[in-house]
Amino acid sequence: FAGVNLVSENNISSKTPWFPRHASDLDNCNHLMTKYEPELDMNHPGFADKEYRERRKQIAEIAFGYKYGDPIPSITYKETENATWQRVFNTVLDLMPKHACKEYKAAFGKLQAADIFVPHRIPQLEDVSNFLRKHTGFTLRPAAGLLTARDFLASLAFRVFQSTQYVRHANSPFHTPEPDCIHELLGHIPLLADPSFAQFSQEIGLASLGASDPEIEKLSTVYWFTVEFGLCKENQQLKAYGAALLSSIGELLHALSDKPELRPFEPASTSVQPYQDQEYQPIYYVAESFEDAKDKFRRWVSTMSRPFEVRFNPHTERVEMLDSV
Ligand code: TIH
Ligand code: FE2
Repeated sequence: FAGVNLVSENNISSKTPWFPRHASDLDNCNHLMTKYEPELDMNHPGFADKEYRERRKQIAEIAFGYKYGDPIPSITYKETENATWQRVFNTVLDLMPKHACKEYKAAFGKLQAADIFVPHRIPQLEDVSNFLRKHTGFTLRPAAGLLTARDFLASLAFRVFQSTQYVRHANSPFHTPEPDCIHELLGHIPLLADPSFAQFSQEIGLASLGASDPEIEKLSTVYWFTVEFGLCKENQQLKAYGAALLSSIGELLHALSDKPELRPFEPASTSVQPYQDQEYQPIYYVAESFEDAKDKFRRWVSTMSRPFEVRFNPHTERVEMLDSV
């Protein structure tokens, strides 16, 4: 290709942080954040519930033992866990027609048609992963809990989404400050089956590979205000596309009420907006569309400092590095 040279290993600066080069390297990208855990946080509804904490440990073991290429072990969910899913699922069914963006609704319909999204049982990650693979090439890996931003974003570069497998405590079905499989499934999965959105997600991931710590912080802030908490416009109306809104009825209604402040999505300013992750957000960012968000994101990423560009080769599942011109 004219003007594009593969970067040889020797030319990567020793200052560049390590990053995965092949999808199998994601076996090393599972560092956890210790935050809001049932074992550690008195405010967690599972803190005083020994059985819940045991269950969390059991399910975390699956993620710790998981290696690239393994099928994702299925979980026999308990009656109480399926009941929590059903409560959230039914409220999403109620609110989605009016408040979710059209891409979410379309993919949700496909997941129902494939018998993956049904009210009475929690979908298995392996089935969901196979579904996504067919639509956008995304696949899932089980994660034991909240990962560091660097590890989580890196996996997106390979179209891999690291997903928790445990269920929120039955006492807090409509909002929890930590990810759980109800959040991953009802929040993230439908849009990961949308080609334009999948592309956007992968581009955030690619931009993160080898980035400096301050750049990772900015990228994860953009991720936070788009993929997690994003609003968008549809025929002059405000719709939700953020996963943390679509999996939490409490926060969805808050976001669309007149309480929070709404600002236009602009990567340069959005990426430096401080946020907290324990309560509902006071500020949300509104995108014109996924295409517009992607355009803005690309222009902004090109101002970052990394001395090489990366591209993902889907045939080898490898990331190739190119001299930036
Ligand atoms: N607040 C979300 C929910 O209740 O479904 C879960 C989270 C998303 C992002 C961070 S925590
Ligand atoms: Fe999430």
